Amino acid sequence: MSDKESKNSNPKSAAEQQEKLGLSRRGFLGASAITGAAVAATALGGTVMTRESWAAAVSESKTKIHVGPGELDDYYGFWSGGHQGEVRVVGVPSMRELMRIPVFNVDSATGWGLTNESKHIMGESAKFQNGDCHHPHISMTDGKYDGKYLFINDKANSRVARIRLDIMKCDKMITVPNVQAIHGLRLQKVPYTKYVFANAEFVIPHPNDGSTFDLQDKNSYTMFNAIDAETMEMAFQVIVDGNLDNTDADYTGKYAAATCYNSEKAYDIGGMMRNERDWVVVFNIQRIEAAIKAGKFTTLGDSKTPVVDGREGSLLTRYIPVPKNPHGCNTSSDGKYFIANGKLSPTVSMIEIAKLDDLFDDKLKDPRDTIAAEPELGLGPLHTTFDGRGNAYTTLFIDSQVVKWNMAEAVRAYKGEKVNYIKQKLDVHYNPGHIHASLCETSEADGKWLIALSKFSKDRFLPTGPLHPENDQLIDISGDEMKLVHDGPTFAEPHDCTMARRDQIKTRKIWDRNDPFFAPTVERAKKDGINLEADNKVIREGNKVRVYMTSMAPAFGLTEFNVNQGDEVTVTITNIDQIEDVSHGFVMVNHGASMEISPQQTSSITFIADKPGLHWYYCSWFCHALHMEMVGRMMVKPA
Ligand code: K7E
Ligand code: CUA
Ligand code: CA
Repeated sequence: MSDKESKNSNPKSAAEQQEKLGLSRRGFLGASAITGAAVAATALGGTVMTRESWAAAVSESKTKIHVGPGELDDYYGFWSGGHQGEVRVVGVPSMRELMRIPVFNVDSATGWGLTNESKHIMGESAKFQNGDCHHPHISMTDGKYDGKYLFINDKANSRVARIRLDIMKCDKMITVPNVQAIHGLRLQKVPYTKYVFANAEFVIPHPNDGSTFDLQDKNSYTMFNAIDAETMEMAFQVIVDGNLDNTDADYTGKYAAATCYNSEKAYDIGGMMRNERDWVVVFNIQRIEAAIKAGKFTTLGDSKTPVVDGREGSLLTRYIPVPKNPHGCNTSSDGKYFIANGKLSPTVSMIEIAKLDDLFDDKLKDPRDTIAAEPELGLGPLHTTFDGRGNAYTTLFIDSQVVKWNMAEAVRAYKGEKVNYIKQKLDVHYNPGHIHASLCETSEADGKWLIALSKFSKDRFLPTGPLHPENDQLIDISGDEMKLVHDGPTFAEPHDCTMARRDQIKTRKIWDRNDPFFAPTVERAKKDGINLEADNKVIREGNKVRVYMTSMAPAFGLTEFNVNQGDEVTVTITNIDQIEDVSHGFVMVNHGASMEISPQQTSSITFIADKPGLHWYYCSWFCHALHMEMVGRMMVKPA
């Protein structure tokens, strides 16, 4: 369904590339893209900016995105790192990358995936070195960000992780049992984020022991999952018909909804497109909680998680048919609608949340009676966001556009009134997926900035070989017209991002010595009789050697230690520097060991001293004029 072939080219020389970046591309923008937009917009009765008004708008908006040297951004942006597995912190509107938070990946700078602390957090799943994150979301209280946590899914290994925003580190991770591919993830908004809702995308047989591979079997299904946001343990699972794609929760705390594109339970593309309509499944959270409380649940395999059956006929769910292979599921920031984005249909379906009580009480017989409108927007609608002023913004993947439309007018048009609910179509570059307006998934949507996460960058940047970056574009939506103001190249498909006002995120300057992040290591040291802030000691237990030392710029507490070949060595370092920003690192050369130790942090890493001789270790974060001299030696006696 991509039109990338037609717009793409294959530059062979620098000169050709120059030309491409210059006149020829302008020609392309001026002619084909805008003509395309005009055709689509005319058909739908929308407006298109001329090249002149576009240029004027851009120069006006540019002053707004300029964040000068030393100045701070207004928003924290949290970007998923896609199949790269991390979360990135980006300042908006400057689009400067502030930090990376390793989550489902291995990171050699911080030692995430290498240190004992990170492995403890990752648990069993530390054996996986890959992840695929899509949906970062910040915890809420009363429908507003509380700045406590950020949650993110891992589609590749069916996990959900939590990031503590005070330290910007992952502190919990769970593998969701008995499902495959956690994709859609959203949080309960009201009264607070008690649950993390996570969709398992793929239908599998239960038990998945090879006794059947038939997806049509009644024991082949997938599940909607709720995780307790505080303990990060499973709360419940709901068996559904079809599959599950994206999800969102409402502003009453009663309902969550999810899109299904494979109602056919097919295993190939043709099969998954067979039905003209798939559906949105709505979950009644209170009824599910009541059923579990009443003991009306089962469990699967070794898992203790309560499982309830939410398939057709259940009191716990309702299935609302919508056209065709819907993708994004977005609750409007006014709390009125769940919006399902049609993908293979040029429409989005607006489900009126106020009618769901009647649907669950069987006062509405036809689930389609909950549809408030089904506006036609353009080709390939994937995700929708909101400005808090009654407008919605939807990505059109195939048209490579963002369409701004008015929700109330779409409802009036659906009732037969002649109103043009399409306000503007803006070209983006190219083929956008997610879209996110500042604070749009809270009740405080402020209509200032919009990010369109475009899947293809094509000719927008200097060429980087066959693999191109994606292009996350910043759009000013504070005025009547959307204005594209910045291209932001990103690596490995972020899919989605989220933004919070900078006052909503409060971070620590240095670590608290009592932080639970490294508490297991502190416990271990206590058993060894070690005072981490003062002692520099080697403890031997058979062939297990624990080396404890401090670090203070520019020296490690131990500049040498002795072990025997074959020993399992655990180096634990406590950074006793009190000064903000003076992080140290520890790298044992030729041993694959590397980690961060920030002020007042304790970090530890375990490796095998498998080679006899002298082995240097050094500090890897530049911490002092004598940083290069911050070294030590491990002496390994041959076996
Ligand atoms: Cu890529 Cu939200 Cu995983 Cu849509 S999802 S684009
Ligand atoms: Cu310590 Cu560099
Ligand atoms: Ca389908």
